[in-house]
Amino acid sequence: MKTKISDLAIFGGRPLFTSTVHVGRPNIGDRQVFLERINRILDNRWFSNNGPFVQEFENRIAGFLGVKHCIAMCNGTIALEIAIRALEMKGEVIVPSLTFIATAHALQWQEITPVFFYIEGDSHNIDPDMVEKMITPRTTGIIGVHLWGRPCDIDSLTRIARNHNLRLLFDAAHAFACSYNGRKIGGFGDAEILSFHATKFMNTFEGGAVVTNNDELARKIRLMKNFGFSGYDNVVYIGTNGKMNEISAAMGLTSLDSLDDFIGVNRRNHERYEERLEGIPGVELVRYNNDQNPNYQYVIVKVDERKVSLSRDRIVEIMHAENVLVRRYFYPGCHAMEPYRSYFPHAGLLLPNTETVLSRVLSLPTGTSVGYEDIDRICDLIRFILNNAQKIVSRMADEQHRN
Ligand code: T4K
Repeated sequence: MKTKISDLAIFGGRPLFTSTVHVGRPNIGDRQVFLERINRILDNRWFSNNGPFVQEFENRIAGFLGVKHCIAMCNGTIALEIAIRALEMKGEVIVPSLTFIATAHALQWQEITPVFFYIEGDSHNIDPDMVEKMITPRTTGIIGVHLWGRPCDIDSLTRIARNHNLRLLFDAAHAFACSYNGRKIGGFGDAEILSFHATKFMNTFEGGAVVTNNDELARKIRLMKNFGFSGYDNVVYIGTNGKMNEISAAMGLTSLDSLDDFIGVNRRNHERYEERLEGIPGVELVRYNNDQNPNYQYVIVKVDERKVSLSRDRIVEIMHAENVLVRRYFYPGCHAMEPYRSYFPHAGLLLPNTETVLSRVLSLPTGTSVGYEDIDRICDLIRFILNNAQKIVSRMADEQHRN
């Protein structure tokens, strides 16, 4: 462990970890079972286009979430794009800026303007009153995001969408297996989308899905993800290629077999972080509500620069040098990335809470590849950095001056 600031890797010390520790290391279920499934795919010679594993995967997801339809896709972004198109969103759609860029891009890709809305205090989630104020005659829909797997205010958004006759889609990329007031996320709004990207706790290498209880919407989305084909030689709709392949579905089924284990590990890791970060001034863990069955896949801390005299970005720099690849999800916010920052250069002025959150959050490594020992070392490192913040800042300034 570090005992003096010259031990820090940014000042020439040996990095804390000899190999990099990542935020998004994939979870792997039972390797043997997965390999057996792969052998069956090879024996079947059925690799894509609604194969048996994809069908089984869709049925298991729909059953688990208690929704009528699950349409598996090649990734969460395509799931968003297809759902947006199938819902006939156009003009303007209200969406948070505090999300992964895919949420906004899926709209802009179809020349729909994302209108970024406020978040409430530092809740990281929407302020329903503000959503209502942003509705214009061009607004056709709202996309709510269950950031970090914490459900957004679904009741308020449902009420607003109903009152203003708007489409309502939820980006549930982070929220697989989580609940909202006793019901699994997945069946709310017109539809919800899921991501099973490698970095998600439940992965299919790359993958995603649209889940919905709307029969007509599901039928349309199924056509759209397969070029609009309805049987051989008959295209009835404009479509694209959004299909999930069999290997991804086999990985998904294997991940589902271990779902409880993955959530258990995430929960225990989260508790360990909570314990070990306790009492470090200026560092606060974003908590989950256990009543909503969180999947605990993100460990997010907020750093309050006013209390620690070291910026979040400096901390990231120091930790990266130690081979701890913490992330600043989702800095600097969609509104501050292209093309949105050129389209709406002053959007940040309207999103003060979003900007504050984005300047403070830090995502820490978790998942099955991260053990208690790693967590303890990471937390000790954070404690060391913050206890020595003043000295570190002075030395960094000296070194900068010398160079
Ligand atoms: N909506 C929301 C709210 C989302 O968060 C996302 C995706 C989407 C929609 C879209 O869903 P997809 O189309 O992706 O299915 C990652 C993921 O690529 C992205 O899926 C995810 N959200 C986002 C939160 O994180 P990056 O740019 O951070 O990825 P990258 O390559 O920097 O990887 C993160 C860390 O994980 C690195 O330290 C490396 C490590 N890693 C990554 C991969 C892929 C591994 O150790 N092994 C791996 O296989 O976006």
